[in-house]
Amino acid sequence: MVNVIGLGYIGLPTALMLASHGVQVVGTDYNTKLVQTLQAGQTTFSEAGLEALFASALEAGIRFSGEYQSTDVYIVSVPTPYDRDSKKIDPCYVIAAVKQILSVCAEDAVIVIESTVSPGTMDRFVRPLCQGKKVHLVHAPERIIPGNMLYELEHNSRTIGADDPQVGQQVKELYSSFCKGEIVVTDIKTAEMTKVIENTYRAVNIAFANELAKLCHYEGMNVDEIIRICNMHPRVNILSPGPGVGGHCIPVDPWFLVGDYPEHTPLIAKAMTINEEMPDFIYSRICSIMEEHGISDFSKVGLYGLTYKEDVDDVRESPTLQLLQRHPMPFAVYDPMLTETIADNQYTDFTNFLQDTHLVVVMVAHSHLRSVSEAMKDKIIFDTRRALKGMDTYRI
Ligand code: SAJ
Repeated sequence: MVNVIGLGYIGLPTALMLASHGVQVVGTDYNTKLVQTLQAGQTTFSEAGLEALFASALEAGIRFSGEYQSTDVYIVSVPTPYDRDSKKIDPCYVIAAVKQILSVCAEDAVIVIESTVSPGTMDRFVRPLCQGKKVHLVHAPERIIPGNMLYELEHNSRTIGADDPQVGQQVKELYSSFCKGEIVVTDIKTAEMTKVIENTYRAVNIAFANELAKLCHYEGMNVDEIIRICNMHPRVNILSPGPGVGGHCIPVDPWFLVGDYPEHTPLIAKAMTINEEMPDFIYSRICSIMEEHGISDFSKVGLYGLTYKEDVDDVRESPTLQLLQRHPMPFAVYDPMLTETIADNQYTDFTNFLQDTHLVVVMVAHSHLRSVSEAMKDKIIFDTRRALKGMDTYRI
């Protein structure tokens, strides 16, 4: 039996996927409300295909509990935040989970950490906890992208870092129950480093695109057209500029490297700062557009989108929230993916939102926009995501 610890954005789909492929699974979370919701047969966030997978896992017998189970395989998917001042990882949730596992697990149990950790975390923080009990440590970092999680769980390649290649092989077989991608077995520190570097590569590439956007704006040029043409070169692949970088990974994980290796990461540190400054650049662009159109009342400016990216309901590190926090003006806000109110002046009805605003700033390219673009025709639009094709809008 596998006990999956942490039933959030990664743990839940992983637990469901294993269960629906014939593995006996118990999912555990310290959040009793979340466990009760799952026990009542409801999912806890929206993701394409999750409901159907949940139904199939329930049918296969998955159970949810607030208690750690006594078994021989654990998969830990708990958050790994970072300390904003030191930029170093804060492994408190991983440590707490491993301590609890050690108090109930069988001798020779395999403890797989899926949470993203900085290189050396397993050696520094996890291994010392295991003194006195014979367990096998593995790091198998998750790689799936919100918005396409279930497809990627099944098709992405994976990395398994283990001390003992035989244990690595055993964990590989477990993941092979559902994963069709290639599974590479390596050592723990290599697995830690590869995961953080993958997200850092993306952060640096986005920062490059963001810098180009600022440069092109200064020069009065169209950055999208420039990137489009450059990307026709067979060895160039520039990502897209945007209003900032959100989520729980790209704006967080690269800081682990800067925190631990400040002398060796000037490029990464600069890239992260460029991304973090994008909400301020957007704010200054909004102010110039308002001035151009004689708008002085911020409540007539509507920010469309509060989530960190399109078609998800996750608001962690959201660029819109960053903008609102740093520039607390009475903007109108709306997000079709959210049912809860999380910001001041947040509308729940798009028609009302549109009626009350003169300038709409598209912060997130939700699919919902496609069905309402016609109604937005008479508005002044600042489209920071290139979402409204063929319309006359201000661009980033
Ligand atoms: N963004 C841009 N421009 C782009 C692409 C993204 O501004 O061209 C922004 C998005 O709008 C968003 C942020 O970056 O605010 C991050 O979004 P994302 O889609 O790049 O990534 P995440 O955070 O949803 O997922 C990433 C993925 N990592 C990589 O692609 C290397 C995913 O595979 C990881 O599993 C995930 O981080 C994680 O949990 O580590």
